[in-house]
Amino acid sequence: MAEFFKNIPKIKYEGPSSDNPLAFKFYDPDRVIMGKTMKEHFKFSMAWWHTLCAAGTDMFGVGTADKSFGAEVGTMEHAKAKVDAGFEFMDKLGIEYFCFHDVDLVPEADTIAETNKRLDEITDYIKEKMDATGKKLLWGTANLFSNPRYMNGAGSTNSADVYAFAAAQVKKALDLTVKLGGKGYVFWGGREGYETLLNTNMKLELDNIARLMKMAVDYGRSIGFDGDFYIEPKPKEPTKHQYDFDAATAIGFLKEYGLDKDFKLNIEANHATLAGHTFQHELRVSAIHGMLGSIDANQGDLLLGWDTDEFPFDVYEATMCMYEVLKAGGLKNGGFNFDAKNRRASYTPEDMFYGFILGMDTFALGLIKAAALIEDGRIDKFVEDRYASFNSGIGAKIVKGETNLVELAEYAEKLGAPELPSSGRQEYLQSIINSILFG
Ligand code: XLS
Ligand code: NI
Ligand code: NI
Repeated sequence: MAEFFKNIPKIKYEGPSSDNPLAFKFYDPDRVIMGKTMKEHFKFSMAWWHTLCAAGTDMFGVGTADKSFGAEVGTMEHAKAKVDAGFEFMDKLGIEYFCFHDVDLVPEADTIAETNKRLDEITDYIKEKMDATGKKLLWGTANLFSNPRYMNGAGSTNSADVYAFAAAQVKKALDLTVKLGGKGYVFWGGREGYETLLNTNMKLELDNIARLMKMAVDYGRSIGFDGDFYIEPKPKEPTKHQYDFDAATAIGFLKEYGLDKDFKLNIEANHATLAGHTFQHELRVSAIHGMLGSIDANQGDLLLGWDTDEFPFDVYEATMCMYEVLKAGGLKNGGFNFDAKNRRASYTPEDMFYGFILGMDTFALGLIKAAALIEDGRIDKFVEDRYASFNSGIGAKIVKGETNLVELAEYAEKLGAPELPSSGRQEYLQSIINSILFG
């Protein structure tokens, strides 16, 4: 079989002092951190769409990268070449997982029956490769946003026929996820949102989205899907107002419609910042509700108002992310999917590797530093002490739900006035982070 990345060797760990651009400086798969190897901590995943499909097109220009892999784009031959290239790419990087949308795998045909035939064929081929290499599917999903029929969304569309078509795609994508042994199925909102309320029945749209998810759960469970369904929140883009705005909104939605037992969240860093939150905030909100499912590992640009999906390089962010993940006891069925793409001007095959090396090293550093933060203990201790007033006396009564407004009012009257709460010491804590990161 043709080798697609001819000049690229298997990427190895060479340590921080290596200046080999095609080596890991921090990601050492066998290094043990807090009882698990790095490889066990991270189920790193390749996003089929960015890695094998996206060629750098933007609103003002065509692609800059050649992702034909020696075949004519838009053919089944090309679809197969992408599989070959993808498996070679994962192998060379030591990545064990991948994620896909249905139409990332094959060119969409005129009818769903024909598209499904193509999907069957390509997934037979993918399955062969998976069996031969041990690579695994992290999660599958259906693209319910690119085709013009989804201009008004899928679950949120005004057309019942389009809704039915979307349901057919979800059904097939679930079949494929099960066929390939995936433990996750993602609903990213796509165009589930609106531009103006002047033409929108918000209640019907939300109810219908929930109905689609409920049908997906029923069908998925009926064919043996025992993994997690995920909502991937995002506040805007492509629609002005996306319904799954952020983690808290998505959790409220899932609880409102009784979907919270089957769904968790897939948190993407760039979507968090678009929502005006830190990545860590979104992870914490998910974790405290027991809904931290999986992670789309990327990074946005705070000076830009859209989803730039960059490879993560911010070690501070990655550290706080891994702090949340470690505190939550790790991701169960989920992993770290690089929903990330090279900048348009980084268009060569080497750049594809540099992107992943950067992302994997950044997260490895994040893990090392987050473990150091936890082992150092000062931050955790500080937070614990900060709330110590709830451990005894009136505080303990509040926490146990053993008091009421009358008793608290009497207590307050006796007090006259409380002392100021203890100092938040933010600057002191931030300096601890710096000494852990750079000390
Ligand atoms: C787009 C989303 C998308 C999902 C999968 O912004 O991040 O790529 O991860 O549909
Ligand atoms: Ni994503
Ligand atoms: Ni994104």
